[in-house]
Amino acid sequence: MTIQPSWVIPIAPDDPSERILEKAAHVIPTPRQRAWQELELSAFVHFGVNTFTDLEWGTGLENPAIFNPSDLDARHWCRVLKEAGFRQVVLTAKHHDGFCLWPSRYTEFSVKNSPWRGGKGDVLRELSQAAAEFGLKLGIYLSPADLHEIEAPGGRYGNASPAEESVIPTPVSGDRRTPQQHFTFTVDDYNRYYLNQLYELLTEYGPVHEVWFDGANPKPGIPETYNYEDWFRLVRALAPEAVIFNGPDVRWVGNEDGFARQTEWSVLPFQGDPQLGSRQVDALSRDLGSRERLLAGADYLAWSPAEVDVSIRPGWFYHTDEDERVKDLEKLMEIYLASVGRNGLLLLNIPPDRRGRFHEMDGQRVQEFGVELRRIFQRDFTHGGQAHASDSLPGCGPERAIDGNPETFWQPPPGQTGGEWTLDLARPATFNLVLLGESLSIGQRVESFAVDAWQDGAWREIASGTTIGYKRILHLKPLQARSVRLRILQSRLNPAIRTFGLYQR
Ligand code: FUL
Repeated sequence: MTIQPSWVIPIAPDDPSERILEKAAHVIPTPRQRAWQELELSAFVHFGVNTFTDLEWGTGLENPAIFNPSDLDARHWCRVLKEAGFRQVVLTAKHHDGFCLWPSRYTEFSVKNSPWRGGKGDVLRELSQAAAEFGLKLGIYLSPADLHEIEAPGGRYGNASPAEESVIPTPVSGDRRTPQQHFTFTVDDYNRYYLNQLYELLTEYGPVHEVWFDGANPKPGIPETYNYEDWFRLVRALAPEAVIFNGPDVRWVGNEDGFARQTEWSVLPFQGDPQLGSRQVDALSRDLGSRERLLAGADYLAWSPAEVDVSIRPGWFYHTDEDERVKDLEKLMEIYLASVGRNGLLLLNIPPDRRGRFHEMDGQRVQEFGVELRRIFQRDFTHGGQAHASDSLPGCGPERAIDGNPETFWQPPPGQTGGEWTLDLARPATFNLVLLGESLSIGQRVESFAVDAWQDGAWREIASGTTIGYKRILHLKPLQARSVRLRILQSRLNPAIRTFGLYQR
């Protein structure tokens, strides 16, 4: 029986191992997951009361009057990000303290009770407008943990309220909205609050492309159940293009230091239908998707790519005493190669200072980073080369891996899980980066590969690796060659190589 490619494929109890591997080779991203992966660079913006208290995790009992940026300029953020090659910006609309950067109708703990812009300000509004102007996608972080709702009188978090049938959006006095859609959920006070906030964020600020459900909780002892299925249903209905982080679409890579695994699979095994609820992934595990993992008794396979979040500074929020500890270009490049270069998306945090602008140091580093990426990747030494392959499917010849077209690829015929692809360069070149990518419309199949260079009359292995996925970049010592060769050593099914590039950094 042929297998339909899909982002979720169930495993039958009697599926033999080969069948499970064949299914894994047919797991492909949804269009929204694919669009997200192709962003490659997304920026995180941590901003809020913590910026003014010098804390990383607030208390929830801050006086909203402390939020008073002197010169907030979201256009400046977006200009800097755009120039550096970022394609999306994700704002902490609400961090764990609970303070809202937009004037929510459902709480007093927000910008509306701050002196900033006379209480008429809306950081998310300014950012959404600037992002649209500069052609950046918008993401929102709405912390499920909410210290204000835990600590303040009348707080709704963990207040043991009963779950009641509730209409979202719940009308409030002075509400001038005429909602296009209503939803009914059976939820307690805090989940109702959270859903109403999601509704505001996803209906009043234009298209949202990522919703970031953070997993951390400064007060994990307070019992509150998050109704993830309801939250996800609302996101799907209101923002169909948005990927859900820490939910069905995108997973946390497992560290906040900026690196993905050497072997980073986007196809993972699951217990239970991963389309529902939060996905149970052991983010800290070294191995998430090897053959062994796939064959260890899962009942679903799903596309579950890694997002690598890391801050340009030691903290997520701005602190003056970290001005000298902004990551340098070398470190940023190392992070890029270990995230985007290992089949991940890089979510790099750049926190505005108390003015509401990026500190000069951060702005300069981000700019240098963009200049360096452009310098490296504008010059591909495979250009004009002649490609050959051991064997190819009709229409998927060897030249497809260097045609610059993301839709085409070199692919050996069915049944071939290995193969050789050779490139004679137009002229000898010196390079130290080898870039590989598989086709996302076929899936992630390569399990082992090696790269050789023709030197002194013989092939010499210069690099090897396990997974490729959307992008894999291998950093080598500089070498000169006029021919290179890719050997696919092991694959789950005939692989599809979308791109092969040689660069010099
Ligand atoms: C974590 C939070 O606890 C941190 O404060 C930060 O927002 C980071 C991105 O996620 O879970």
